[in-house]
Formats: sequence, C-alpha cells, structure tokens
Amino acid sequence: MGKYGAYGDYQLTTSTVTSGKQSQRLTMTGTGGIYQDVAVSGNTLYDLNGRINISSLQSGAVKLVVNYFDSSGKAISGLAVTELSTLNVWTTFGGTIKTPTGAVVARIHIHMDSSSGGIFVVDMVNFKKTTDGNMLGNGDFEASQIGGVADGWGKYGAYGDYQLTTSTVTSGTQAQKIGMTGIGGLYQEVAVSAESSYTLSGRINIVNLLSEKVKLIVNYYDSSGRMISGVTLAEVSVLNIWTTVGGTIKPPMGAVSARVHFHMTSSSGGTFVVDKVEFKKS
Ligand SMILES: [Ca+2]
Repeated sequence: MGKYGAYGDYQLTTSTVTSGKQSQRLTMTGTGGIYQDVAVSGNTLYDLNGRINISSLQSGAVKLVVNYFDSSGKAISGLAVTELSTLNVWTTFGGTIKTPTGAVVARIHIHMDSSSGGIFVVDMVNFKKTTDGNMLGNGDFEASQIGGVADGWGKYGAYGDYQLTTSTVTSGTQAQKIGMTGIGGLYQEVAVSAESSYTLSGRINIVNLLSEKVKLIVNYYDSSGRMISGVTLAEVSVLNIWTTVGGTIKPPMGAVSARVHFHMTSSSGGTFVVDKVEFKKS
C-alpha cells in the first residue's frame, strides 16, 4: 500500500500533494468528478497523464475518460484511458491518445464511477502533443520538488538526502540526486494493463557506494494494493559515469500498477543520481 517501504516523515499518506502546485481533492457521494475541455487537432497524438490518490472507495473505480467533440459541438466518440481503484497510493495514470478525425475539443474527465462515492485527490494533470510517449510524471526531473524529491516521485526506504541537482545531469537541466544512509531510493507507481508490453529505461550515475549495487526494480500490484511479483531489470555498481538501464516488461495477470524503483541495496548507503526515466507502451 501507500506506506510500503516508508516510515516517519517518509509517509506519502501524510500529504495529499505530489507536486508543489495545489491538488484537487474530491469527496463524492456517488458518481462524479471533474472535467476540462481542451482544444485539439483531429487525427493527432497527445500524451495525457496525471497522478491520483484514492483514500476512500467502496465500489467502482476512478476513471480517466476522454470524449471528443466536433466543431458543431456534437460528441464524436469517447475513450476510457485508465481506471483505478487501489487505495492510498499515488499512481500516475494515462497514456498516449489519438484524436479522431474532425475532433476540435477533447473533454478530459476524471471521475469516480461508484454508486457509493468516495474520496480522491488529483494532481499533476498534463495534456500535450506527444513528444516521447512517456507515461511517467516528471520522468526527466525537470519540474519542481517537495523536500528535495522531484514532483511525481516518492521516497523509499532509509533516511536519505534528496535534492535536484543541476551539476550531474544527462538530460535537460536537472536530475534527482539521492544520498542514502542505508537501503532505499526513489519510486513512482504507474497504472498499467496486464499482459501489455512496456519499455522502461533510465540513467544512473553513482557518486559513491560502499558496497552492493544500485538497482532498477519493477514491482507489480493488484487492485487491492497487494504485490504480485517483481523483476530486477538492472544492477549497477560502476562509479562516476552515466549508465543507461532498462528493458521490456510485461505486467502479469491481475496487475493494475507497476512501481518503478531506483534504489540501493547497501545497508552502508551511498549517493547516486537518476535522470531521464521513460516508461512507454511498446
Ligand atoms: Ca533531466
């Protein structure tokens, strides 16, 4: 659940914000939520994603739905992009969508589809013409931070010193630097479809490490927040060079989210930098 790997001040559940900007909290007594109309071009690819944290939901799901309208205001078609029901974890949802021919408006809905209602928080919603198809929020660490942790990412494990660095960077102008006194690092949870294929990549630069490795791990969770299985995609120990890590992953049956971890497994700690993390549908 949301407190996995966390203790004390590291509890993500003590906060309902995943970015420095305000988040939208919705307390529903039945089906409903929020929407926004965005002007679009027809037959064009867009990246749509955001982050969501559901704190209460007895039945149903929170859905991300896009409905398309033509220039006369008529509905053309609609698409359910993601649905989530896992409680108490920030999950990045969304994907790449292609607008139908003739569409001039996309109405983006984030709503709870539940007769009994519930409570959820939405943050970091982003809609842009596709540049890379990255499903992660702030995968390049170019946005802001909370307590040194890049927007969209969470702390994992032992006490650490987190900061955005501009001096050790391999993409853009910022990267995430993590100095740990023990096992731990950084993670982000992404909504996925079971049996679909995804490619995950990222870059690691280890400043110092007394023993063991920095690992890229993906753990899969079901809709009740239980971990199903995990895979270690990379183990890096080389110092002071950018190493690109990653691979193709296929979430197992029952998986609704993938938690991407960059962390060191050394109890003696160390310091490493992560940059340019991409999670894309294959
Ligand atoms: Ca960067």
